[in-house]
Amino acid sequence: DFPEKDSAYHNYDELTAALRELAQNNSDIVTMSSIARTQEGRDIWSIRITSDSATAANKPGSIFMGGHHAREHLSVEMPLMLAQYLVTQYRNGNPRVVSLIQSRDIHIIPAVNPDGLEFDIKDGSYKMWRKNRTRNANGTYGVDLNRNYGYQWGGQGASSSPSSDTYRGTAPFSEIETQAIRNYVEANTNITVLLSVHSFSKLILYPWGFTYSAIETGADKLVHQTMARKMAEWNGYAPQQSSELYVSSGDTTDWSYGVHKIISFTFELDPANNGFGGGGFYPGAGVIQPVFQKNIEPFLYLIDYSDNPYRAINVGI
Ligand code: 0X9
Ligand code: ZN
Repeated sequence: DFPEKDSAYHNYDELTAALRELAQNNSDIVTMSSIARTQEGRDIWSIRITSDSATAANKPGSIFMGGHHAREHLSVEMPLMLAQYLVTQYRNGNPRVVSLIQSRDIHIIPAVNPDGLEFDIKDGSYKMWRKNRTRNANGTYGVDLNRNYGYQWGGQGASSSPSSDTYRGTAPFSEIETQAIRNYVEANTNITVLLSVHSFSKLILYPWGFTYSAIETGADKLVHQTMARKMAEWNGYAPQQSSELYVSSGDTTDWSYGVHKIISFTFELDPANNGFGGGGFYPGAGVIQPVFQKNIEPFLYLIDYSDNPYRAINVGI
């Protein structure tokens, strides 16, 4: 489990319980489902928030994901807190949130990699684990799920070596976890906006990651840039193309934008990358609330603009 000082973070069972409670107490607007079962037998949970779920497929959809990387525990808390916040504010009659839950279809998958998450906190001390827990052919463990998506898979910035922390896997979508996200996104064709939450470095990233070239379609490039800059005004993160951080292939957002033209972002949460080293993955429980607070506006903005992200560049119309 988490070290005592970090017990505010959710381990897998606590996450499951929190999501169950949310779904059971709010069955009019929350649906919880398992989108896959991992190698070690854990469910990957999805929470869908919308009123009148019968018509949900006709509403503009957005998807929020965390926990691709095992040690990035803060990235699990943010989507969980978003789900809890939306429901609480709806119950309190916050007009903005009521309107969003009525008019939008919101998908939240807080922990894409529950096997990795649990391995990282095994025995009460952090393991600095990144990948999932697939047993590779050479006996090593783990595929980097953010190198396993099927767009430009196998290119630069991903390793073919199973022992590497950025191992791409044996094939595009070789992993249960990435297959689950692919199938889920492809089943929910109303999704127009995607956010994959990671940590750390205080960045707002958008495609491409596999190349230094910018998105070819002028409007799509401008939408990503404009939305990233807008969100940066709220959370103070640096907006940039993913490859400016470094070139890497097979990440979530290159696939979701490249294949499905979903407007897609990666957030790298706090802290900034200035001397924390690996400690930046374990910033302590004290950052959970403030980091969520500064990201509420960006999250609501993404949900709002899922009706037509191109609105972001037609501000005068
Ligand atoms: O390397 C990653 O997968 C992400 N950073 S992390 O420290 N959370 O591992 C960044 C992915 C952004 N995409 C590219 N740079 N291609
Ligand atoms: Zn990450």
